[in-house]
Amino acid sequence: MTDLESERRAALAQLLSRRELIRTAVAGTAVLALGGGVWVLADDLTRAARAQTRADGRPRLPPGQRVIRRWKPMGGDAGDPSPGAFRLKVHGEVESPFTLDLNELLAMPEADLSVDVHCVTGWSALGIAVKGARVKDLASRAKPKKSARYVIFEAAHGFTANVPIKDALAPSVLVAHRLDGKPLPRTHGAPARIVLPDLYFWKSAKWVTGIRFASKNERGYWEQRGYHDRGDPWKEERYA
Ligand SMILES: Nc1nc2c(c(=O)[nH]1)N[C@H]1C(S)=C(S)[C@@H](COP(=O)(O)O)O[C@H]1N2
Ligand SMILES: [Mo]
Repeated sequence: MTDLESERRAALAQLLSRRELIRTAVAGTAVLALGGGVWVLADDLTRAARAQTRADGRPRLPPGQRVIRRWKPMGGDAGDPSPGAFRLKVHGEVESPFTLDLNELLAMPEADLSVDVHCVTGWSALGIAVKGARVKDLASRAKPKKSARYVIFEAAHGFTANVPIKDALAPSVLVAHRLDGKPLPRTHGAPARIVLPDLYFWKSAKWVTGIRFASKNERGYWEQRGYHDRGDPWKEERYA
């Protein structure tokens, strides 16, 4: 094996373990070496992901989705990214509402997850490293009342996203403050955002300011603009 080949293999192995691709699916993957960098074609990542199954038995890639190599910022009306200004209000139909500043959020038990996210526009980004507090742990502290059936994520400038309480309290749902080992970039919602990987990504409020428990459903920003009320990617619940 030449040095270049072994370098390519090492770089590929790194990329693949990061992307958690299985060996068999990768066997036929086209690899381009460009200017010393190694690129796996997005089409091949899509094909590889289609061959995979999640621990819960669902296919890794929901129908109608393509894999992109890098998670991209999708815009939105950015909030104040300064750590000192951050407040997260956990309130609504709960016994013990409270507000956290950023230090208090960072002091919460931390979950360190690798997640796949699925945008309704058709792209999926796989194996994203996110770190933060579980919404479930924040809820345990606030003690939702029996009447609480929905969670409304609140964000800067009045953005909201509604989800059934069961979806909000899944163990993979975070108030994330780190992405790929670094503080969350501003464009992705700094200093903290919701990451709810198993519904379409519009539910994952960036620049989050509140987690409000509600007895009744209240359609959020995108839900009022024609998007589906729940947004399950595996059922292709894209539009209302
Ligand atoms: N506050 C806020 N959060 C938001 C949005 C927004 O406009 N404002 N857009 C949503 C949509 S439509 C998507 S696809 C994701 C995009 O997240 P990203 O920019 O980190 O990729 O954020 C979601 N969260
Ligand atoms: Mo979106």
